[in-house]
Amino acid sequence: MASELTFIMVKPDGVQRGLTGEIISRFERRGFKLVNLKMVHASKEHIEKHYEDLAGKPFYPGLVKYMSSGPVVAMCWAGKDVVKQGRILLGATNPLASSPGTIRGDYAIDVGRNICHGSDAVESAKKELELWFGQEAAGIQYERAIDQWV
Ligand code: RTP
Repeated sequence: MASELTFIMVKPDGVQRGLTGEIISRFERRGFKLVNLKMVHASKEHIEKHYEDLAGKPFYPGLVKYMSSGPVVAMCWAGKDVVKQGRILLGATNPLASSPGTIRGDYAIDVGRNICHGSDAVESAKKELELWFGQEAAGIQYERAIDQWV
């Protein structure tokens, strides 16, 4: 049984650039387990809810417009300390501050097109998984199903 779950999302620019497989591969290689995934073209209202903590920031309207401009890949990942380690795999929010070897540090240069999202805490992961996956959020059933095969 995994000790922790997180919400990881490939943003519209990551999907458009064909980086979904690369991102999944990096999480799998590290040892984390994919327990839920879907591609969705989210509504403006859904993105506003996802980023409600940022409402009022000057970049918020542009962020909502961009995030609802095309499909994203929403994922639930499981594993030890996956919330914190997921953020490390992603790299710093501003790609220019991201270390080479991280996803953003290897593939992005613009904070407004930084390829991916990862929950910043266990509590926000829970909230985001519920928003994007609803009752499927726990992903635990999927994980058990996968484990039965090994
Ligand atoms: P995310 O939620 O997307 O994983 O990003 P984060 O926690 O690392 O950063 P946060 O502060 O929550 O910002 C959310 C997203 O807003 C965009 N942003 N633009 N100055 C700007 O133009 C600016 N600052 C942030 C980024 O796409 C960031 O990922």
